[in-house]
Amino acid sequence: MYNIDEWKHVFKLDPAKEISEEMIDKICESGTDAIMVGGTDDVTLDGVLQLLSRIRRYTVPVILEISNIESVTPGYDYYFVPLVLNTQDKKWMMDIQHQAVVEYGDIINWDEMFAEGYCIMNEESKVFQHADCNLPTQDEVIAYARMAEHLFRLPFFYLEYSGTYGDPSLVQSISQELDKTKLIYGGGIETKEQAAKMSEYADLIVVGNALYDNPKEALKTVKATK
Ligand code: 1GP
Repeated sequence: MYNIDEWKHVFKLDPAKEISEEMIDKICESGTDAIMVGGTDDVTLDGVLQLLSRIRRYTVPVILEISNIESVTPGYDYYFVPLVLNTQDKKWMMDIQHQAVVEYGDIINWDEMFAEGYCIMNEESKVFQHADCNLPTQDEVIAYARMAEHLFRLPFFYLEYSGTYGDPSLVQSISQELDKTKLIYGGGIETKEQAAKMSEYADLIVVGNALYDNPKEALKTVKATK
């Protein structure tokens, strides 16, 4: 349907946050490769459906990054399923996904479904605490990346710094480990310079919070990746 392998830039919208119609228009017409809908707290079916209907008026592809089973709905182009590699609780890596497949396995269109091996690096972030993560050392992150590529053969490895800008040299080291598995970087990108830097190493960058905090600068990150 779309050539995901060529995507460089994604905007992430949080269904629990308010956003104006004018901003939706600018985001959807920005030239970004896709809009991802996802969040940690208060993600509801209503919020996920409302955002979908607002984005659907545009041609940009739209991805639901699944936060919980209750808020999954048909109508998105793709469904990205986080598997948290550095969680201390197997539930976030395996069990909630397993439960979803037990319930809905017969009706899932697997061609729309992509697993993301998440490595969450910001201890202060909601998602780090929510998914009961352990902060890995650099060597341990590299090992997760190698497992994503060689053992699990995941389509995506997501280095998640949600809310803070990460270490470009670590992103570079991980990118050297990955061949078939695509590297997604997200976290703290607020300027086009930051976007360009992470984009040198990551296959795909994700810009989230800046859309709400400094939308004018956030919109400029698209061109920095092209
Ligand atoms: C969050 O990786 C994304 O899941 C983007 O992070 O919100 O910090 O841009 P920011």
